[in-house]
Amino acid sequence: MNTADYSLYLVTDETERCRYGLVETVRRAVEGGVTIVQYRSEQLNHEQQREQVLPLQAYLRSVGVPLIINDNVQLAVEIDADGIHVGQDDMPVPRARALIGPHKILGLTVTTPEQIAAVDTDLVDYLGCGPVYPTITKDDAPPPMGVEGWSELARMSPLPVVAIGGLNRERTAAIRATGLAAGVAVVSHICAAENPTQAARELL
Ligand code: TZP
Repeated sequence: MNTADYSLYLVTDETERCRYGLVETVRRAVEGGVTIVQYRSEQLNHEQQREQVLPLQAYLRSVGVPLIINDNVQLAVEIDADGIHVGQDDMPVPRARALIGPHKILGLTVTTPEQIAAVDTDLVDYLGCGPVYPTITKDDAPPPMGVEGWSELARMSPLPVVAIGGLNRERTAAIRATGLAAGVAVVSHICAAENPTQAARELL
């Protein structure tokens, strides 16, 4: 199993929704304590994603923060990213693991007990679970599960679980108070913040 510090997990928004552009927003957030970054774009094609992620990767390497690529396994392989995150409808886990190799981080989104029961712990390193609260960031997100619903799923998990969806300072505190979260993942709270450093810091 590959491990990482998931405690403050920044998932990037489309550049136009990153207040200071992609790299500068991430840089400010890392100053505030972000421990791992996932590059996520639903709008750009492969080449555009590649062009955008390379400077981000160069920066993250310089500060020793792992870079995870959302969904686009091919891109993760091409740029030798630190890992990949896939959803239930993305590339199947066995294939994603085969492509990235045994030493990269592989995260999987889960939203039901059945999905957790089906997780292959030899292939997956961590689970992303949410949305906990309503989110404006993911158009096709399922209904929010609330802290109670999230906790029930997290208790069933054989792997570290990261909470996601509508998290801000108070809600993150509620998630951390359960003692069940390996980390919290946020998009808009940090990417849209006037002060991404402070926005990150208040989630620790
Ligand atoms: N998966 C479930 S909710 C979500 C993703 C990618 C988006 C979370 O974004 P925000 O802005 O932190 O609610």
